[in-house]
Amino acid sequence: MFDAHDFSVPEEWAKRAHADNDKYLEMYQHSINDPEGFWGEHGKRVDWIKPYSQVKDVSYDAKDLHIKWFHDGTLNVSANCLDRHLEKRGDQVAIIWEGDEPTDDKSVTYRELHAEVCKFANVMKSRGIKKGDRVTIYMPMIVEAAVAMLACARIGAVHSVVFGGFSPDALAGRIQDCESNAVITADEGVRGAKKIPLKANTDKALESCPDCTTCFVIKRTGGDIGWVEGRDLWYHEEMAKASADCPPEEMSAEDPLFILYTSGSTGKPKGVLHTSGGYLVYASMTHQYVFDYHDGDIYWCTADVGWITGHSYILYGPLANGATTLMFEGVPNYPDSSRFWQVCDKHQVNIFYTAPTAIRALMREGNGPVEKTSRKSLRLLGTVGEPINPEAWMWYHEVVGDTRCPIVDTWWQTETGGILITPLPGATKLKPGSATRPFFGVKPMMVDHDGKELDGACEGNLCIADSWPGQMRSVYGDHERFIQTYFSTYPGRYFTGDGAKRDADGYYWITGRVDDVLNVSGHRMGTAEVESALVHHDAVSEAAVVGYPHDIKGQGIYVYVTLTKGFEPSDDLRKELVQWVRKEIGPIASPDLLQWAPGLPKTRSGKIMRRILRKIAENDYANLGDTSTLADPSVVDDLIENRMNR
Ligand code: 6R9
Repeated sequence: MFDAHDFSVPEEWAKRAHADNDKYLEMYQHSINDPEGFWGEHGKRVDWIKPYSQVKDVSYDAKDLHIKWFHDGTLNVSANCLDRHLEKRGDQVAIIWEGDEPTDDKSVTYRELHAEVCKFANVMKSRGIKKGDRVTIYMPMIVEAAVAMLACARIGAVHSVVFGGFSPDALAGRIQDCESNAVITADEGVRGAKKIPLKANTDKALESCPDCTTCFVIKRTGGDIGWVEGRDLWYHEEMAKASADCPPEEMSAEDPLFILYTSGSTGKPKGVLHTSGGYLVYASMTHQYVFDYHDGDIYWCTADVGWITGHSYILYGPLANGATTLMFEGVPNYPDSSRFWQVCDKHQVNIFYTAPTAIRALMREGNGPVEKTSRKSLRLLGTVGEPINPEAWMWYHEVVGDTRCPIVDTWWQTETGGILITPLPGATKLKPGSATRPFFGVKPMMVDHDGKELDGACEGNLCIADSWPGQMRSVYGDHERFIQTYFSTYPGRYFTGDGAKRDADGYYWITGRVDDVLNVSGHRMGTAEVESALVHHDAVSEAAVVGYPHDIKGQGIYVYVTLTKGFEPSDDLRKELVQWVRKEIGPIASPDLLQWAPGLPKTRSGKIMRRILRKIAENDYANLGDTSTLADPSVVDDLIENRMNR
């Protein structure tokens, strides 16, 4: 419906862009026809200690599955993000930090950040932390989170950042899974004037992690906290004693850089493992081209460092490119819903990257809060995390961007390390709601249910036919699960878990997950995780969780609960169960709607028929499809009768 619009950029804008359409097509063809040659050339954007002679060594064959890029080269990621910039831009601001309160901000130059990272690297070394050790980071959005990540990279320790909104149990599970022996946290976080008890949560988590013997604590609020002598150390006290001289560790391109836990359709979260060389090449190249980044730009990605977007596009990509990256501690609606745009004006932000859920929430507040700000500095807007509906896209374009700024709708995943499908601003004709075309080196493939490749305009499941340098290498500690999850549904291809449409222009329109993964406000969550949290509660004998369309969050969480004998439904119990899930997983997993289900629709072999539960949750029960395989069709009538979403 918006196809008739012309969203092309002004001529001046296009002239400066890194690529026009011809250049995109030429580079894309090169990257697909000759990946070795293409990446052999672009791999040089990173400083190598020992240059690579091998570029790509990949097999997607389940029997011999391996993914290696630049594997005989050596480098250090922190040196690429810091040391190599010192000569030319040591006094340039690396990180602008904007605190929760609008009066609270600071800037850190590359030289200052380098010194801080070297010191903290030495602090970690003095506690015996070394190359290959796993370090868990559970922090608010403060500069020290970046310091901690880069310091790990400097000494070759593998960081696992756990989002500060996760519960003590979720934190403990992640510390145990990767056998971290150190954790870095803060006394408290602050978001929207609310305190988050990070140290108290860590204390609780560590009760079940006896091997985690070091806890560094950054003083953010000065609030009261518990203290375990011998285990807990104040960051500022240790830093005061540390030397700022710490040579970077020489790492192989395929040495692990970080683990990041993410939800899948089954079982507990997986530790997605990313390595050093290919990841950095890919993160920095996509950051430059997708955001049309130029020297001197002020760049702001509103994600949290606890997610992959924060890793690749707050930290590693921008810093590898010598950019000024903004880190925001707060939330979009504090002190009021004008905050994002006020921050843009205050720091003269040129490139702004956020999530559709934030755009939809702000759109609901009307144009007033946007229009009272200037936003003249903005040149480019981006979105990530979930499909953006064309209405929200248009509002973003017209109201936020004054119709002047192209929008890059970037599709990618924790697993992909960097952006895979996206417009290149100035080169790609935009269509609201479409992530458009593949980035260099990315070969999307549409398949039907049976894995048959689909041609031309079509709708199906999205696979990627060949590797790119930023791809995850394994599931930490469980390579078999890696192969099973991503390479067994459609043998020989990476299966994304997403459905998509491809139009006649070859543009991709991501329609969302086709597996049991929910996307709530851009946060990924397995229905299985929420179900397993619920059945932990004594009152719950069985639970089934599905998503339903939600105006702001994209998807809401709809829960069906069958009670254990002896428990009766009540509003108090409903509240208790919602609280229970928040406690077990974290506030992002709060059920939106909870229905008491005397029985769940099951096949005769005992499988829950989620298709039916989804339909009821969507309030679309007239059209349940084939219910002939149900063991007891009468349970469905009860569920429809008592549905929560009318
Ligand atoms: C980067 C990130 C990945 C899932 C992915 C897809 C959804 C992300 C999207 C998008 C439509 C976009 N997704 N970007 N859907 N359009 N531009 O979000 O990683 O948290 O692992 O989530 O998010 O469903 O499979 P992650």
